[in-house]
Parts: sequence; C-alpha cells; structure tokens
Amino acid sequence: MQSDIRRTLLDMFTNSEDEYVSGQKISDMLGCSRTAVWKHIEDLRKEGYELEAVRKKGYRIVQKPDKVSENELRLGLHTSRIGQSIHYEETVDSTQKIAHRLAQEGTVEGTVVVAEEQTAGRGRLDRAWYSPKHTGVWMSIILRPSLPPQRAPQLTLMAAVAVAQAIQEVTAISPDIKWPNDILINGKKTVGILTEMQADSDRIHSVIIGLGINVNQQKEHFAPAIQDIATSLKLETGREINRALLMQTIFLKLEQLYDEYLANGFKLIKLLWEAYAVSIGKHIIARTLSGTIEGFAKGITDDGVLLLEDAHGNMHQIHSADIELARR
Ligand code: BTX
Repeated sequence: MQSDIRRTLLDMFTNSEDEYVSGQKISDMLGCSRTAVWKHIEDLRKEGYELEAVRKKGYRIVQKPDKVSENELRLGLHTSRIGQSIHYEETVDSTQKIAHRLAQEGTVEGTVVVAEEQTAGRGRLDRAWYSPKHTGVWMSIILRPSLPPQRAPQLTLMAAVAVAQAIQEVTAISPDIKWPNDILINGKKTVGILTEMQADSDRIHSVIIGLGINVNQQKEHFAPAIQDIATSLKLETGREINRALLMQTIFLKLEQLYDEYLANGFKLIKLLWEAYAVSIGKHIIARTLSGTIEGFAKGITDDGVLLLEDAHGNMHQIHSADIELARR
C-alpha cells in the first residue's frame, strides 16, 4: 500500500476515535472506488491490523500490531510536535547515535528515533543498555529548547516525570523515580534515561533524550548480570503492554510538560518529580566520579541538582552520581 494512502486511512481512524468509518467516506477521502477501499482494508489486515467491518456502518480498528513503526505510532497520536516525525529502524547500534546525526542535520523538534532492537545501546558513562528485540521501547527524542546548557538537567527530570505519568496511565502502577534518571518498580530498574546535548557555551542546539523502557520482557530475557536488578512492565502487571500506546502516551505527557516548562519554568515539574521521588528525605550513598559521599538527601535545587547533607552538616551539591539507600 502507498504510504500516503495508509497515512490518510490511519488518520481517519484516529480522528473518528471508536466510531465506525463508512466505506463511502473512505472512498470519498481517498478518491477511489469502494472495491479499492476494500483492498486497502485487506492490506491493513495483512500488516497485522485487526479491523471490524459492520454492514451499513463501516470499518473500525479493533487492534493494531505490536510494532513501533511509524504507522502504529501515527494511529491514535494526539500531539502536535513530539512524535510527528518518526525515524524507525528494525535494528540499530544505538538510537542516540542516529538522533545525534539527525539533530546535526537540522531535523525538526520532536523527531523520535526508535528501533525494535539495539545492538550497542548505551547507558551513562558508556555503560551498556540491554535492548532485546520487540520487547522494550528503545527511543531517542530530539528537543530544541532555546536555553543555556546549565538547564539541561531539568529536562532529564522532566522526561522522568513524563515517563512515570505515562506508565501510571497505561498500567495503573505508580512507579518511583530515583535521582536523577532511574524509574523503578518495586525497587527494580524499569526505565533508564540518558540525556545528551549539542550546545555551545551559552546556548543549547538540541537535547537528545534517550529512553530505554523494559516493557514485555520475561525474566530470562534479561542478561544474568541484571536479572536481579531489572524488571519489566509485563513482569510487574502480569500482562502484555502495547508498546505503541505507551510511546504515544509518553509523547503526549512530554509535550504537555515541555509546554508548561517553556511557558512557566521548572517549578511545577519539580513538584511533580518530588511526588515520585524515592531518594529524597532518606539517608543515601552517592557514588560520583570524584568519590563517595554518604548523607541525608535534602531535596533538589531549582536546577535539578541533588542536595546532600553529610554527618558533619556540610551540604554537597551533586550533579551526577549513582545513588543507593544507605543501610542504617
Ligand atoms: P545507566 O548508566 O543509569 O544504567 C546502565 C546500567 O543499568 C547498566 O550498567 C546495567 O547494570 C543496567 N542495565 C542495563 N540494561 C538494562 C535494562 N534493560 N534494564 C535494567 N537495567 C539495565 C541508563 O543508564 C540510561 C539508559 C538509556 C538507554 C536508552 S535506549 C534508547 C537510547 N539509545 C541508547 O543507546 N541509549 C538510550
């Protein structure tokens, strides 16, 4: 099927929500015969869409295939920027790498790079991120805020809130956020966020938010080294989660928070972040590149920096670290 016909059809089904779309309407919109409409519907079925046809009413999509390609993400997408441009590949080394190149080439804000599998997914500090095929969401989102680079950490926290809200909406589980970028369920890592940017000394050109979300993995899908520290949404809910729906929900939450952030600053996002945070108001150990500090996590600053008070009452500002709860 031609991609513009597919796109018009999927948009039509999106705009009609759960209503049936009549064969006549489709044939008018596409400017083709009713027989051709039937053929296009059959093509969608072959791609894995489950379509219901009811006499005198028309067609309705009952289920879409569990892929995260552009078609599946377009059907039901309600954003105006984030996710409007999708770069999809079956297998990549790292979506961050492709996103960096697209950002350099001037791609539009809100462009999303997504893959079914990553062979060299990256975490922070060049750690590996396991991204097995068809089981998770491995994507990079490009934003272009006109801001000084010091404010970029706020965008990591914003992304964490958007993902936490989306998980809550789709699965009814309220996840925890561990500063700065882990999303945990029952103490196990479900999401990792890697924020990188292209900037000069006073202005951000683009921020690339890499999101790795464990969605439908079973325990044996995880490498032995992380089986005890990682979990997936399926393991926690006991049911398969539609990855495209989860992504669309993230796009919408992120766009709403980003608009709020650009209009009114970090205030509301900080409050929302604090409501999900498990690491604040507790004794923690922070491992930074320059050493380990133990103390009481007082909160985050307006810049998204972690404030840690040690046993001598000294206050430390932590910009980047791995943290864990101290046993006391
Ligand atoms: P991080 O450095 O906080 O976490 C990396 C650590 O997490 C690893 O050292 C390992 O212990 C553990 N880990 C690795 N894979 C998984 C997994 N699937 N689930 C749970 N724990 C795991 C977090 O870094 C940032 C990860 C961002 C990944 C996204 S995916 C899309 C984009 N492309 C890309 O290459 N990276 C980002």
